[in-house]
Amino acid sequence: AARVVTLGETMALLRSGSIGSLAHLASVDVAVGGAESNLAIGLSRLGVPTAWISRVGEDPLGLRVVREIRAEGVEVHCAADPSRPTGLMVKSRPTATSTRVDYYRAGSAASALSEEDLPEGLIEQAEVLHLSGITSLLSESAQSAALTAVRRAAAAGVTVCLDVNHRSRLGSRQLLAERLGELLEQVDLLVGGPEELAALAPGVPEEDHRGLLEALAQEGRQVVLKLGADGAIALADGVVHEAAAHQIEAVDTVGAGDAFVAGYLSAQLEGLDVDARLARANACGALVCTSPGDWEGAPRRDELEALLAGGAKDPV
Ligand code: KDG
Repeated sequence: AARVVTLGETMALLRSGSIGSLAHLASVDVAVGGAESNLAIGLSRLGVPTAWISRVGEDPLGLRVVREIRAEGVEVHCAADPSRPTGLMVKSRPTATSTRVDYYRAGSAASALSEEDLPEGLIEQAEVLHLSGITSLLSESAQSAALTAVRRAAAAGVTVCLDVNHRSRLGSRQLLAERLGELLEQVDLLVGGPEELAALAPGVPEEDHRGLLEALAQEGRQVVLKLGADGAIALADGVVHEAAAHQIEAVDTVGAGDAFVAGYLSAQLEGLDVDARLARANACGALVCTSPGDWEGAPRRDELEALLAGGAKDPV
């Protein structure tokens, strides 16, 4: 049975391999990406049985999304909607140093996620329910699916993990704060970047890292602040823990946050302490940045251990 359950949209990802505007480039690669399935794949690769709930269109890209995620060993619960398309994300590199992301996801199959998509008993028998703020901004029905999932988890004593993951193109900070405010009370593990945690902690400036952690602390809750290349800080049981990031040559930083949370959760499920959770989270976040794609570089155990032991990701 799945130890972690997550829900959210995964899009087909069209990505240009070469530098230049898509106004001129001749070809793109097809891949898939979605914050929650990135996390599910990260966990699965680390040996944690994980289920992912979503919807896709009844179209070839929907089949592609489902095939890729299932191929990574994730338990897939995904309806195919004949009346809506699979969402699309287009990633290009207009110049050598810039990345451009365009979404074609309004009205997508996954934006019609609702509580009817939550399989009976799946959340209740898990140990962790993971959500990201992306789902709350997809639509009102997706928000109500998130709320129902959280209520079911809380009623069954299942740990609730929330990665704020603000996507400004889906909604403002205010709307995010409003929607997440409806479920925040039940969150046991809250993760976000400085700007994201500041959106949930009115009056605390994003530079005041400890202030953010303290403002969002609550009995029994861990708050984790992701600082990218500067590592991470966590507040748990009134104690602040800090961990430095790994120095790596980043190729593609998209998906680093999802890999970070997968590392953190997997370590928590193994009963490791907060410092070891942060160390693994940072290692997973770093490794996913060393290859292109939102999740393809997520480490398996041996790769993780090699990095933590000071070795290279690929010893060949
Ligand atoms: O965290 C990475 C995700 O942002 C990416 O895979 C696509 O889910 C996605 C989104 O909504 O941007």
